[in-house]
Amino acid sequence: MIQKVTTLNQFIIEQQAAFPNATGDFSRLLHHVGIAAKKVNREVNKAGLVDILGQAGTENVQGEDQQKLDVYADMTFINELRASGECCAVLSEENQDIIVFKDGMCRNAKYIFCMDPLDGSSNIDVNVSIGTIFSVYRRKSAPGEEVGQQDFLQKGVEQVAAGYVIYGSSTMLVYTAGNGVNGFTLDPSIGEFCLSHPLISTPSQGKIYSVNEGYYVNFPDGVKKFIKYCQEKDEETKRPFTSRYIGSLVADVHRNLLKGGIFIYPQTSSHPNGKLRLMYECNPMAFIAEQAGGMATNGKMRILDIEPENIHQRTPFYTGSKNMIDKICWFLKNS
Ligand code: AHM
Ligand code: MG
Repeated sequence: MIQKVTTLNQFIIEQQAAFPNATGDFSRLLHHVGIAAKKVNREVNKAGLVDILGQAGTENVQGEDQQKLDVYADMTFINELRASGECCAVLSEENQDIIVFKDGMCRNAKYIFCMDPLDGSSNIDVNVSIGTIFSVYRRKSAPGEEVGQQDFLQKGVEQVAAGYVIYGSSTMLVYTAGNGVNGFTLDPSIGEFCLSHPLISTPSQGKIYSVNEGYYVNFPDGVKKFIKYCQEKDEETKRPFTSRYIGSLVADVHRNLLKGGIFIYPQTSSHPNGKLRLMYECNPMAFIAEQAGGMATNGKMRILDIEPENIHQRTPFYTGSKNMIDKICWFLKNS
């Protein structure tokens, strides 16, 4: 029996057809995101074979060592976005300033793009899952005008689309354009992302908690109490819960999205605002979480409602199943 396979490109075209006023601009942008993901995937897969591992000898804006694949992923996504002609500027974890495309079609393009081109980079040389995280907004300035940081300082609720690519045991691209979350698995034999996880819905009762417990003593009391709660025995709520932490945001969030759970990266004494970045790590993951029926908060408010002040700002981050987010918020409030 021949099974019908929907490729990412087909899916994009079908989605576009459902919106009679759609111009195709977003579809073209997403198409090029898919190409960049495939190119990065190719390099990630052969990372152990060629001398591409190791430090590139430069530091990124957060003062962390860059690895060569980070640089490759950054360059590849930037080049593909420019080639799409549908994006006028890019904010990347790897670059202090935004990158503005002044040439041709890009100058008048209506979209801006935020990304962490290669997240979880400490996992590259030990063969553990890594990912790309991205987010698409409409520019605030008029087409043709100068694009600046102000264009990027928008709340997460303004996102047009968000997604991630996980380079794991298989490679997947998961995205939302505000109409549910769909997951596509790369079939290496045909080089296409194929729809494998339509309309992902995250369980509202999760049982996995994901946190770096090495920093336990520095956690807020509410987080400590929540961890204790996860470890206690209780038949009704099926505790103890399971602890799983990879140290790659994409992989940890992806697993919890499918299975139900909570991802926690709170503020600590060394990172008073948390470690993760609002614009290109937390906002896209929050949009996806909500579109799949989950939640995302900084412990006090919804991530998507945070008014950004700085393009590289950090935030405490809690995301996942509704029951677990409600519970941790209760502990944070009452501790
Ligand atoms: P990176 O962007 O430099 O790779 O850092 C972000 C990563 C996330 O993927 C992950 O959730 C977190 O850092 C892990 O941090 P830690 O090692 O402190 O637990
Ligand atoms: Mg990152």
